[in-house]
Parts: sequence; C-alpha cells; structure tokens
Amino acid sequence: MSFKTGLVGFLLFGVISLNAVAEVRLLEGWTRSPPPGVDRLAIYGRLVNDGDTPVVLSRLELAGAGQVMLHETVMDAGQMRMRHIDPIELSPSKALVMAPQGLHLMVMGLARSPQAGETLTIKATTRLDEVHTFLVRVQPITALGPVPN
Ligand SMILES: [Cu+2]
Repeated sequence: MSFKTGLVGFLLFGVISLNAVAEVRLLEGWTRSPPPGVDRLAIYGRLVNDGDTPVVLSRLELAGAGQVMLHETVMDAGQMRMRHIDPIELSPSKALVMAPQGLHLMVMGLARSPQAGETLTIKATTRLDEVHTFLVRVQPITALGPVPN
C-alpha cells in the first residue's frame, strides 16, 4: 500500500468515526392509532445517544402533521397536565425513556389518522444540523407497550 492510499484510508475512517459519535436512535418506538376525530397521538420508546457528547434535538417533524414536540405528563393539583420540554437534551450515559403517563413525543395536527400496522418516520434535526430518523410502529388503540420482537 502506498503512502497516499494509506492517507485516504485514514481520512475516510475519520469521517465514519465522526458520524458514529453523533448517533441518536429511537428504540422500540411505538404509538397507538388515535380514535376517530382525534388529530393527535403520543409516541413512546427509548431515545438513546450512542455518542460521547450530549446531543440537542432542535427540530422534530412528521410528514402530514403540524407539530411534534417532547411532552412530560405531570400531576398539577390533582389534574394531569402536559408540559412542553425544550430543548431536548440527550445525554450519552442515560436513555430518555418515554412511556404512557410520562414522557412522550406529542404529534399534533395530523392530516389523517395513522392505522395499526403502519410505520411513522420522524425526522429529528440536531442543533448541529445532523438529521436522524426515528421509526414508530402504529399499534391498535388498546396496545399497552411496544410490539414484542
Ligand atoms: Cu402530550
């Protein structure tokens, strides 16, 4: 191998490593098909950051929906309320666990109702303009958790 080939190989490896550092994923992403007339749904699963540094998600998008944001369900004077969490910070050491009655990605303004069996694709853009894709399985309205593997 010539010196030049070795250098190119090294540079490529460097680029691949950089991409791997910022890897953000949604594991076991799931939601329930909304009841008729409801144009919103809540997404659950575990958001993980496989990198070495914190990642901030600055924009979440779903085609055919008005808004996607991170919500936390909180009890306030005996009332269940949802609090908007912004910015969304993902620490490398700790998964962000989203489950019913807790954290969730709230989708609002759905143009049409996703049906059980469909897969939704959330586009997540980080503060550094990196784009990640989260897959979300739509389950029946009665579902209590993610699809078993
Ligand atoms: Cu919500």
